[in-house]
Amino acid sequence: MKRRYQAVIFDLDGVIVSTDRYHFQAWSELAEQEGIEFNEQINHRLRGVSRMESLEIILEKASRRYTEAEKRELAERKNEMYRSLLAQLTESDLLPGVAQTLAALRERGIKIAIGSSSKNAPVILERIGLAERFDAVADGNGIVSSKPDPEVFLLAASKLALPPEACLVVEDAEAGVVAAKRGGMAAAAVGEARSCKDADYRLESIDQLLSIV
Ligand code: B16
Ligand code: MG
Repeated sequence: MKRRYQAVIFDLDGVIVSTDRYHFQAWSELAEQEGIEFNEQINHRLRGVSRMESLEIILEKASRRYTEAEKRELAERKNEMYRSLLAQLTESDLLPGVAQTLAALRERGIKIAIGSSSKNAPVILERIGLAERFDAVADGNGIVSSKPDPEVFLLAASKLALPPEACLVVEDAEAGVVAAKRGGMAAAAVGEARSCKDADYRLESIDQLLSIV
């Protein structure tokens, strides 16, 4: 039987592991240090977008302009806080159903990959015990343009040696769903991304993937 999809490309933050709460904590701390308003609503816009683009969104509420050098320092400061929070990460931070779903996909001969905007993806995968688990990893270190640009997913597909239409992307961010569709892939949405009109599938839980592929 020819399967509809030959690979599933997983977003990392918010799909495989709940690092999104650490991003929120680190950005909140930075915003407080700088006296800039920051809340859940603003945080929603940071999902899936790069560190520097996230900073630009946060600075929309700043009462003064920041120089490029200052922006680089702010981004580094946030990343240091984020990295120290990542030190707490363990295999128990895998989101519910992830380990079983990855194993079941593997059993069916479906390739699995990561497509993440994060430059910290390698350290995160190491900490949660999944560093050797994927057939391909595409992350923020290998791309120029982050989601909603499709580059990271196209890179994952090319590392898998598969055409985009053979891949199903799983995303928790609207920017990621848009990126998948622009790249010619199907998109399954979890969490906040389920309200995105471009999603092909909306999952209540990650194991529902097994009834799609
Ligand atoms: P870093 P994903 C994204 O990861 C996060 O959702 C986003 O909030 C973050 O700004 C981006 O990675 C860059 O992360 O600062 O670690 O390079 O959802 O694409 O796995
Ligand atoms: Mg995400």
